[in-house]
This record gives sequence, C-alpha cells and structure tokens, in this order.
Amino acid sequence: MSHTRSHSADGVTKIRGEYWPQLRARRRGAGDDGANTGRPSDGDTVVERRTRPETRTKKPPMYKVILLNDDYTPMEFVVEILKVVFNKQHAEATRIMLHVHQNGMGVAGVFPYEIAETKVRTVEELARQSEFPLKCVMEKA
Ligand code: TYC
Repeated sequence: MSHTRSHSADGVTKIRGEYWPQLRARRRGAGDDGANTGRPSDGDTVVERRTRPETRTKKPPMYKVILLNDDYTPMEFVVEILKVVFNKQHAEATRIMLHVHQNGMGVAGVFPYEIAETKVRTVEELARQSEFPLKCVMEKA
C-alpha cells in the first residue's frame, strides 16, 4: 500500500494516495470522472470517522461491602459503624443493622475495589479494638 494516513484529535483519519490498489487496476485509463461512487481513486483524500472514543472510559468495577450478623456485637456498635464508616444517618444505619440482624447479612455500601477494601479493614479493626466479632466482607456488585 502506498498511502499515508494522518490522524487528528477530532477523530478524522485522512488517507492520501493509493488506498485500494486493486481499484487502480480496475480504473486504469478511466481516470476520476468525479462520479461519487463512494470509493476513492488515486490521490483522493478518504475520510474515516472514529466509531469509538479514543480514550477508555470504562467505569471501575464496584464492590458491595457486606456486614455479617453475629450473636455478640451490640446493635448500637453496628449502628455507630454504619454512621462513622459508611456515612449513614441514624435512621438508615438502624434500618441496615436490623436488616443484618434479621437476615444474616446486608449491604453497608457499594464502592470501587480499594475503597471497599479499606472499609472492610476499618470495620474489622474497630471491632477488634472493642473485642467484638463483627465481620465484614466484600463481593463484586
Ligand atoms: N445480632 C446482634 C445482636 O443481637 C446485632 C448485630 C447486628 C450484630 C448486625 C452484627 O452485623 C451485625 N446484638
């Protein structure tokens, strides 16, 4: 192939020169009569438009941070954890704590991986300091 491509920030790729060599053979002698065939002939500038963005904008995977029920951690402690670590208001913290108490587990929040990891560690460290067995896990949302 003997064409050159120039890329620009607006997503347009310009191709100058011979792009489809087989076309040249077919058109040899005919020249470009200017007919709009949708195909370039020698020396034409071909414009290609990007169909997907240049930069990756994929959202990070999210992780649920899940509190597990146990028989020993006081309800008030779990409510405090939900307020301090997960920024919940009192009523919402109480609702989540009761859900965990009644159902065995419940979602405290959903975060990107490293934030979720830090929340899990913070909960277990605060529980450990108070000698409560409160457990917390994370799971892909
Ligand atoms: N089941 C505990 C109790 O009766 C309360 C509790 C709620 C513990 C939620 C852990 O994640 C938990 N004291």
